[in-house]
Amino acid sequence: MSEKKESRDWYKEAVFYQIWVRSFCDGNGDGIGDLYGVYDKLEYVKSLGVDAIWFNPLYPSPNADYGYDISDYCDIHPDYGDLDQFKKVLNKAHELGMKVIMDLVINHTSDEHKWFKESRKGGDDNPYKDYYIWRDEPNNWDSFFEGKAWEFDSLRGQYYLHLFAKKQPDLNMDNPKVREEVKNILRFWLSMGVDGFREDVINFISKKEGLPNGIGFLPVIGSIHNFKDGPHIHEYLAEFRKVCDEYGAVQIGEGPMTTVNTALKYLSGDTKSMDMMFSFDHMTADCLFTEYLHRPFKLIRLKNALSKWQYKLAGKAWNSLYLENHDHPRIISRYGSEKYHRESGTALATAYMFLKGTPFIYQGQEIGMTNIKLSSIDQYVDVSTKNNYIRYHVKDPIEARLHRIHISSRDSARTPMQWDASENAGFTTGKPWFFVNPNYKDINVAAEEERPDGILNYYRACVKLRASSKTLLRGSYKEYEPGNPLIYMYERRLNKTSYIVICSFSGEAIPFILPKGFAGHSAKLMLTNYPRKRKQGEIGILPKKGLRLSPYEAMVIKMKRV
Ligand code: TEU
Ligand code: CA
Repeated sequence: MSEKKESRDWYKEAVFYQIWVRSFCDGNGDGIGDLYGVYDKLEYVKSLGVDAIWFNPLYPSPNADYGYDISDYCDIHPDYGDLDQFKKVLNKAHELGMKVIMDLVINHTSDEHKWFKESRKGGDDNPYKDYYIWRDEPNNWDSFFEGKAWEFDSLRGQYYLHLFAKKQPDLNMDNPKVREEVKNILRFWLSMGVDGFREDVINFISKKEGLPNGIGFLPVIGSIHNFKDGPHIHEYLAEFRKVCDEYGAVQIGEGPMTTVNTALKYLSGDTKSMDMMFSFDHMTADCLFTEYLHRPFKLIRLKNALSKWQYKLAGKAWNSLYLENHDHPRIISRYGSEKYHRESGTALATAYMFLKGTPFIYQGQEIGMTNIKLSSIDQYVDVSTKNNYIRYHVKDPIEARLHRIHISSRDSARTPMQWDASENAGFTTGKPWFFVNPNYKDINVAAEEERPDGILNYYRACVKLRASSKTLLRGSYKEYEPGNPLIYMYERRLNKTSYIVICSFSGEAIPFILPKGFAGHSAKLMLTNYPRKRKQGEIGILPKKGLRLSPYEAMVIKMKRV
């Protein structure tokens, strides 16, 4: 193993902060978040104790899917600044001791990318002719975002495939020239000094030969086996891995509908091409497949998903840990309680930050931002939100349809970051490009800075505690009481040292009898989200009678094990 390859291992001890720049901080007053704003807020990001930043796509884009429709891979969107400003951000992040990873979106481009504009022209000697997937007749696949997966192009006189929005034509990865383009993009950013990539829908880039029809009646799901983990996926990813190896760059693959077993192919053995995968299992504890198909939250589903990945990756691969990102509604509104805002926000942090793996914190999560409720569908901007509204449950009353949108929209993760209680939450001096959540007067960074027991400072404490302990970084994972519908309890253990994490997901006070092996033993309270009830740092005997847990009470205790 080369030295560079080993140096990539930094990610295992890191915590990442994810920035969706359009809504992070506006530096020039035009109402749109940008890299000037990011530059000014890097000290804040660093103050969380994090070690790395993941930027959602910063590239030029017509924004049909807010940056995931790229029209130029080697530049910065003028809304966000320019390459010089990006380099300033990159250098400052590095000076502050934070790595930077970029979003790599290579399943598709924008239809306004030069390659697609050229490809539309067709013609045998056109070098871009086969950059995309063109057919005379469409198959029966659905797209994720906008009806059928095929769109007729009148210029070329053929249909092109788009697994996502119409303005996101899928690249033809079977074309070696396209793969060369991808490698050039990797080199462009790596030679500038970025430290790795988060790779969008990476498990979709190789399609089954002949593009056979899908089966079944469920939209999208019935054709997914024709493009998920496709026939050449690991060959293509090996080519890209080679380039990343030259720079010791970290690769994190996003894999919708990834199962543990398929993820292991990306993460280990001969086919290893990714350092981590973003899985989705734990994001369906209150829905089926996607948040739009809501069902009541069940802690057991969440625990099952988390434990499955913890156990199955143990000793073989490394987990990524997240509860929020730009694709999901806010976690307190989903798995926690807006009523017990502080308590559930801190309990959720406790539940995932101490699992084995690398935690990601999404902007605003650390202050407990919640879902926004807009009064009409016209106020939403996300393509998938609008599509769900137009296509499904159309016969239901408007209120019911809007309710589905309130609880599922990706736009809830994309409202401006709430910095302080001033106008527009301190996000911009201009007119914000999107609605600010009206709760910003109470939920904002400045207010949280003043609350020693608040969510923000609790996140800082979690990051610090995790970094301070080899056991929490490297120790094994074991779940206790998997059948308990209200409490999540697990142990991280290395040699004789154990950390026990206990989180109540109940809005009522509840009793909890500790499992055998814990009651009667001496333990130290390392972290509590009820600091007025319990004393952090205190050593005591774990009571045989059990504990009385307050609503959403969470704690981390440390003990010796024999
Ligand atoms: O997400 C992939 C993905 O599966 C989700 O878009 C999911 O289908 C959606 O959230 C359901 O509402 C990635 C990006 O993270 C996302 O922002 C992009 O829109 C998508 O790919 C297409 O590039
Ligand atoms: Ca701006």
